[in-house]
Amino acid sequence: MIYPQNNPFRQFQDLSGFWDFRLDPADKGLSQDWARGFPPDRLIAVPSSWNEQFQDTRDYLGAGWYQTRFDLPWGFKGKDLFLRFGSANYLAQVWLNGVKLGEHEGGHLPFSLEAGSHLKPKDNLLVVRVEGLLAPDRVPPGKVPADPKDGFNHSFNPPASFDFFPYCGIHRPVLLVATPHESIQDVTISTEIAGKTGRVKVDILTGFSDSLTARFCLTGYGRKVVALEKAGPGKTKALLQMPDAKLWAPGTPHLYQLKVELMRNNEAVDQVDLPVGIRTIAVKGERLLLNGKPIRLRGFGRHEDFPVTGRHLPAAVVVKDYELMKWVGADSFRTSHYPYAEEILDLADRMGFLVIAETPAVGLFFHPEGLAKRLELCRQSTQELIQRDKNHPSVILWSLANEPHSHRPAAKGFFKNLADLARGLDKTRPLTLVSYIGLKEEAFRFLDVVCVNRYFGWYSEEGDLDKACSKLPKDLEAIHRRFRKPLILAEFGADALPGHHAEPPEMFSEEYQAEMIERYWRVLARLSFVAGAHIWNLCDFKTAQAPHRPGAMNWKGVFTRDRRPKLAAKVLKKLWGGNPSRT
Ligand code: BDP
Repeated sequence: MIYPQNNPFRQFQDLSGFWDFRLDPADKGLSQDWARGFPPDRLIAVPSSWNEQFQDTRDYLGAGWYQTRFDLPWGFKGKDLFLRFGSANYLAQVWLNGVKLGEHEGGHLPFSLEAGSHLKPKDNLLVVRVEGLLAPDRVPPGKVPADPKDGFNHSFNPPASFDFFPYCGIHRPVLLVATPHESIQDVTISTEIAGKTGRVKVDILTGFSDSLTARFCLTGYGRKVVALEKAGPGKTKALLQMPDAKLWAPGTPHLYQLKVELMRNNEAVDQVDLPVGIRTIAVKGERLLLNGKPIRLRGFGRHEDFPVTGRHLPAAVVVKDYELMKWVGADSFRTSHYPYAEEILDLADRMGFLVIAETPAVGLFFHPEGLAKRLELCRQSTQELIQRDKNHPSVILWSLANEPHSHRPAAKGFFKNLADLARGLDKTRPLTLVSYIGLKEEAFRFLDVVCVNRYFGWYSEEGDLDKACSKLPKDLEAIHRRFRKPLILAEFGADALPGHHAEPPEMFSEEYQAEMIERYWRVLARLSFVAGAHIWNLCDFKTAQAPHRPGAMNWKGVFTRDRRPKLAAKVLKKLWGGNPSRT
């Protein structure tokens, strides 16, 4: 579904707010027909994670029931109507006025359910059951059977097999969406540069049987290019050639406005507006090229994580995070370890950040138990992610997974399957996955960019930055010799407890984190095949409880969880030439 918009033909209403809520630890809601309405025991804020809002729900991952009532807004009648969830973790089932509309598995991607035939003008009852249990046949998997060969421990409580808190709930807005019956169902934009001309290719999809006219209009920077095409049913293509195109890039995030109108007898029946950044992204030999020029990313791995709201990032925090990244001089980030909210990507387009967009496939293991289902879920999320984010100029790379345990024989074929799927859906962006195995990661033979995570000086060479910094270039050079592709150091870093100091620096002190970052950076500067590096992490973030996570926190943030700088932030600002300019 095209991201909901308000214009003369399309409307949406945000249903976010205070909803009724009830925990269902005995899982009796389904058999007791709570789908038709249930006696609530509390109110909850939508969107947000339930784990942070109440004293008794921190570790609760079982079923939680939500309900709200709403009237059909003026002007929605007669339109095609949908309920669109930005995301709900992990499994959501939705009923409207007692009728099941559908369900969705997977925590970080939107889903839309057709609602029109079940909506009344007044007092509609929307009930949602969300359940976030951890299980080996889910993605990301949890409660993974222990195997020392996998090189990770299982001591987290709750039993996540990933290093962030398994927040549950309705995490992004719930929208009631109205679109016209004769509508544009999908828009796909891709851009090329030919000399000074920006070539903007637009594909639209229409579902009705008649042939109408589609009007494509691209405007910006004092220019306007228009194309008229016969439209539908099915796909319609247009090519818009923008002379003297202003290209999109960090620092100069030029955006044009595309308006697509569907016309019947010269009268518009639908309209979709989208920003367009004219840019190319390509891999050539060992280089990653943006608009034909080599780039070297500098930025962060991150999390959607904040006190009280959990996995929902309030708008003010989204702005603050961009401000902090600009302040230190970052130009990029990875949506580790799952797709981020669409609003975050909208801002990346506008503020000129480069994004590695990652699927929720973190902590993948390859024991036979549940493997076929995990592959199916990875295919689903890859497809949903590309469909959702394909038009963002900021997105330059798809990451198919983070740190899969892919040295196992059963992993053979798994990532080829996903890569073929991704390439079929988007031929314009390179593919990667983020590996801890590095040299032995067979998937790098057919992926375009090599991304590795390295924790020398932390999980090995503990407390010894001399050893770490002598191992780092040897390791990266060996990986590079094997694959001869652009290499991104997607994670490196050290935990630093805010306010903990040590001279000479030692682990967990602000000084040790700052020195590690500075010394890694100097090593990387000498390696010409390095196409970028991301520090782990922008901010401290919540994890499940474990002996190596004091206070159930990962302290590798360069900023604290409430966004205050540690020593490393100041060091980075100097290293990256922190840029206070705002867009
Ligand atoms: C990396 C993981 C990341 C962890 C990090 C750490 O990709 O999710 O948070 O280690 O341990 O291996 O800090």
